[in-house]
Amino acid sequence: DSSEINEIIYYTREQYREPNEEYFGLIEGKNVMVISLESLQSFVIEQTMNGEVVTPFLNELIEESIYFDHFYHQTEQGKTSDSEFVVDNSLFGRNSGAVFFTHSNNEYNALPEQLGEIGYYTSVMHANNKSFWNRDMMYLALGYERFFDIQSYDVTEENSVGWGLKDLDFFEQSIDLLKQQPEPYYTKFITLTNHFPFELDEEDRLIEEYDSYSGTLNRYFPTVRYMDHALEQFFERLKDEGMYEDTVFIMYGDHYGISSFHDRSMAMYLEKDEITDFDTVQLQRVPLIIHIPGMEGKRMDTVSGQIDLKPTMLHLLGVETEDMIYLGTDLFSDERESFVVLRNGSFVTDDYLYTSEVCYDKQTEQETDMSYCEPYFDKARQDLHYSDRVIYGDLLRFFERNE
Ligand code: GP9
Ligand code: MN
Repeated sequence: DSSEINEIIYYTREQYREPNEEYFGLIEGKNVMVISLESLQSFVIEQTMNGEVVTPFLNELIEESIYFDHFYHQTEQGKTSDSEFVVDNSLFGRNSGAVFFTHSNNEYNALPEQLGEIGYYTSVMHANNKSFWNRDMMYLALGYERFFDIQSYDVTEENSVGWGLKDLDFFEQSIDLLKQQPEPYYTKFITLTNHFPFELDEEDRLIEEYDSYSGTLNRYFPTVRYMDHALEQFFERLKDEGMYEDTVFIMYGDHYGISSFHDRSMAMYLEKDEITDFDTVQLQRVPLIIHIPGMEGKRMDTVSGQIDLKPTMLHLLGVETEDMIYLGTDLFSDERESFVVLRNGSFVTDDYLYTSEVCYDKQTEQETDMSYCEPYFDKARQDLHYSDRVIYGDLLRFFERNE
């Protein structure tokens, strides 16, 4: 009811951080391509495996982009769909199950809807069945105008592997779909090849597999390398077609690819004795790359997560968000405090990391006094709690922005 929404409005107003003037409106009117990088974790970025560079293209791109190296995914069982939900709403998904299935009838004020209001054409490109993960329903609720699903693509046995259309062909075929869209557009691409169990055709294997007990981890490196290659080709095509200059790229890993089940092999790759609870949280880092053609590269070490993308994008596009309900903070705001809470309640700040009821000093990676983590307990709990209340109570029904 209205008293509940008022409490949430009050909380989110308190969390609001003024946008940075230098970045506010910086990409106004430009096309925006959001690229969801399947299962891509930060531990392979700027790294080698048996002497081979795992992500050569992304490493180069990072040099000419704003790169966030302390950025975390905030998903749970809803996997890709959770990441989509978090990014578009700046709210959390569920702690179990998938909000895409359970709350697609809710009222939202999602990013696509808000971009539609300022004249953007909004779409998703993903070569899978439209009802998979209930995407067709949820996309309506989020306000997407168009979902280019498997029927928009030419999918054959030849150009498929594992879960479906290979990334290279997916991007290639998406070029023509992009051309059909009115500008400016906001289009999300959901890649697929780097998906568990990381199958790849021999001809697409650009680097060898790793050699450990975990076949999953072993296969992960060549499929990551393949995705990197597919992205490189996509960028080349966009440049050839003159579609690159006026586009801004927001690229992020959707969730982890290697679960704790493979800790022993992961420890071997990372040259550690074991994977501790501390390491497990740090392994939830995924790359965030904001690429604005013509802009100089910059590294940002602010601790952040997928929930921060919506206000960041809106402010970059010149849209004020002070009267909106969301739980992230603009990554460029000078007032932003370094912080991320994962969906399971673990959280990370510049200096401390809290997980499984232990407070760690990030410098030493050892347990430290709980009093260092305590100041963040309330925020961590409340962010999750208020998000759940909005979703379970469908509270945005009662909310009108005062534009
Ligand atoms: C498939 C895509 C990937 O459509 O959602 O699956 P996920 O990563 O969520 O298992
Ligand atoms: Mn995924």
